Amino acid sequence: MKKVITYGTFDLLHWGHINLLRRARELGDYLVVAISSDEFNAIKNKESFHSFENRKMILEAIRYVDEVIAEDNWEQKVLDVQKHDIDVFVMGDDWEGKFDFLKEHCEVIYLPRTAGISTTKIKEGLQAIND
Ligand code: C2G
Repeated sequence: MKKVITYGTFDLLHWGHINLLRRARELGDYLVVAISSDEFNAIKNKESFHSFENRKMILEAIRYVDEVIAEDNWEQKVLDVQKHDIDVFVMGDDWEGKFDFLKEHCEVIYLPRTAGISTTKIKEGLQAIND
C-alpha cells in the first residue's frame, strides 16, 4: 500500500484545500494529513478560526483523507514518515524546495496551488461584507 502524507492548517476549508487533498490521495492508496495544532499555528504566526479538534473532525469527513494526525512542530516530519511508513510527502508549491531534506526518506512532491482562493481571501471577503 502506497502511503502519502501532507501537512497544513486547513482552516475555513475551501476548494483549494480539497484540490490538494484529492491530488495527494491520487498519488497513492492512503492519505495521512498532519493538521497543525493550535499551539503550532501560533509558532507559524497563524490564528485559525476553527479549533484543532474541529479542523480535525472536518478533515476526517473528507473522502480523500484516511487518517488525521497532529502537527505540533517543524521537526516531526522525518519521524512521521518513518512511523507511518510513508512513501510520498506532498505539499502545495508555495513550499517548493522547503522540505527537500525528506528526499532521503520518501518521495517529495510539490503540487501547484489552486489560484484564486485562500483562507485569507475568505476572511477578507467576509470582512468587506461586514464593514
Ligand atoms: N493550498 C493549495 N491551494 C490553495 C490554498 C492552499 O494548494 N489555494 C495548499 C497549501 O499549499 C498546503 C495545503 O493546501 O499544501 C494546506 O494549506 P494551509 O492550511 O495554508 O497550510 P500551511 O499553513 O501552508 O501549513 O508544515 C507545513 C505547514 O503546516 C503547512
